[in-house]
Amino acid sequence: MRRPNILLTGTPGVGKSTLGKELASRTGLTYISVGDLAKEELYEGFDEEYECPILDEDRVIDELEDKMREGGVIVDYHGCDFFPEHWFHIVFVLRTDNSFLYDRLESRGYKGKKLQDNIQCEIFQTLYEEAMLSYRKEIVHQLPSNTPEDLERNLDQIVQWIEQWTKDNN
Ligand code: DAT
Repeated sequence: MRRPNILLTGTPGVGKSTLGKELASRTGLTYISVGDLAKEELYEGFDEEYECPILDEDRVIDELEDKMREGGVIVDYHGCDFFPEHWFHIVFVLRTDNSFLYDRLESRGYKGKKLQDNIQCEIFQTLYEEAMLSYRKEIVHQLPSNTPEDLERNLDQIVQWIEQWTKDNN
């Protein structure tokens, strides 16, 4: 059975992993956090300023290529311009209002420049623009991700989309 690949992207803290893990448990698709891959093994150094590992993008692509060809993968990452365009059938950019995002990042321990830069990233809709430049515009969708009600609505909509895609492609 063919199953779609989904990209969840957006600024850190917008709710990608919360949505991705719950989607995986509701649909049986496989959830992959590229940020976790970076932390665990696929890094090529450490960014002292932002206190995070630097992702080895080429190795991520090599590592995931076979799985993506099989289909049925939900990829979560706060970047999207280096993945092969053909990997994804749909791209969701999660969006969170500043007041919510600020609190989420602060309680994650972000402060100073790292906190400010991530808030700016959301204000300037950096990830939405990156997604629109990297994929066909018709497959890029923004999703509000402020409240638990937003999460539920997003889950329902994506589950429906997956069911429809699966019917249409098998
Ligand atoms: P990301 O994976 O984009 O970094 P996350 O899934 O870890 O974000 O979520 C960050 C925090 O926000 C976490 O404490 C869960 C919470 N959260 C996620 N989606 C939410 C929503 N729709 N409403 C309220 N809180 C949400």
